[in-house]
Amino acid sequence: MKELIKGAQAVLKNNWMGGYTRPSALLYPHQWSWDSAFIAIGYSTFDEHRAQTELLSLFRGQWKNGMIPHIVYSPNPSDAYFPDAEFWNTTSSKQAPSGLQTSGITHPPVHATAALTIYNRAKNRRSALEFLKEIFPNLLASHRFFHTIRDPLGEGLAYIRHPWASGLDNSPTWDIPLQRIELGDTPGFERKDLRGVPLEERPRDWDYNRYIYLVELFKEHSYDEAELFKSCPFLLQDPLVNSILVKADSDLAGIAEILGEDPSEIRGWEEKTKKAINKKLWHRGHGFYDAYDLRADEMIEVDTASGFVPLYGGIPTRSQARKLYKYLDSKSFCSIHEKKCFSIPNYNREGVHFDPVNYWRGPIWINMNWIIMQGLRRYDYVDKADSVKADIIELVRRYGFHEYYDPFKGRGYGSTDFSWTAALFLDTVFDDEKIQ
Ligand code: 9WN
Repeated sequence: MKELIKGAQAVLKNNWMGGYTRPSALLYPHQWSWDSAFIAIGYSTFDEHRAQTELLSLFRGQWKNGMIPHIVYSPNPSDAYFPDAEFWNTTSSKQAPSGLQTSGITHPPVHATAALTIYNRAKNRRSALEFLKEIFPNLLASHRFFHTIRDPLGEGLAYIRHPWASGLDNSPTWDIPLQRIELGDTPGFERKDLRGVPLEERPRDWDYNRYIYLVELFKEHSYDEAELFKSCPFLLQDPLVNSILVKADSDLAGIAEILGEDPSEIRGWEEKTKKAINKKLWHRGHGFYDAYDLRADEMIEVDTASGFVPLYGGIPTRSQARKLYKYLDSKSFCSIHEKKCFSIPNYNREGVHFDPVNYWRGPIWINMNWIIMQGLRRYDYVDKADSVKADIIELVRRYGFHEYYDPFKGRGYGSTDFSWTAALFLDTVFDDEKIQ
């Protein structure tokens, strides 16, 4: 175990770019939003100063309306990633920050959870408190953005307007809304991801064409949120983003209490979103949480691991949790008793588009396992949580710190030395191992 821990720490150290940590050398040279939160949690196990720096550097890219962009671009020009900063042209928005370049969409808001974890683990209590004081107003603004600007009808659910904003880019859930897009004259572009990773592990050109179509639309409207709420063909309320927001609200309220600030507005957001998830995203007949397609005004009944994430936010009632558990621990998502299958594949194994090799369409992702594992503990499904934990450790031990893994063969795909795999591995073994 000691060697594995050293290996995980080395992955983070090697991906450190002087002010932030890249997700991986092979594919992702810039700073990604939810990656940074996971990475900061990993650093909190052995380098609290670096953990704080990681989060604070991300917030330098925060927009004036509170949005944390999903990518903050490195100031060093790099030819390694498409789309580059120029392609987004976010300077056309009055909301974009000056002095550095970012994308123009969000990512799941894990940051308050990361900030509280850093504080709780810190040995230097004074500097940890200073860190919380510094970051609190930015965290608050980012939550207010989701709860107000991204919820213009006051339903208690934040919308996303791009598949990349979900973090689960080519999840089969997005196939249906993306099919609605008529491409027209979208400009040509060159994907860079296929230089390092085979197409069978990555999204199709079909998806990329639609990703780029949406960015072109954002540029046309200078990233004006009110305009895009009216015109964007991809407008979704996702259980993953909203449940992560609920958990982060609860942690943000905890931060407010530590700082002697009034947490009541934040608690109000948390409660409202919890209720709304149960009201609008819970499919009664099916006993599962689905995304809601605001354009078609209907649920998207596609069963991905995102439907289990409400457990992490403490959202389901006991009886809802029982239904989720029964499904999670079945053949569809690999049960505890099945020896030939690691848990948790990101999509129902029996689903029509299931593919154990392709990105978010079947493989296991360590961040999803880590999130759902905590949800299982919250509802006292201890054996299953322990088995997910054992699989996280076993996958890393046998196959290394990959971006994602085959649920049957175990072997890893995408990038090697992937930062959040290393970071969340460190967090997973922290309490057992007393990492220094
Ligand atoms: C687009 C960095 C990011 C992750 C996402 C993952 C992938 C980017 C891409 O990599 O997305 O944002 O180019 O494929 O899907 O979750 O944050 O690791």
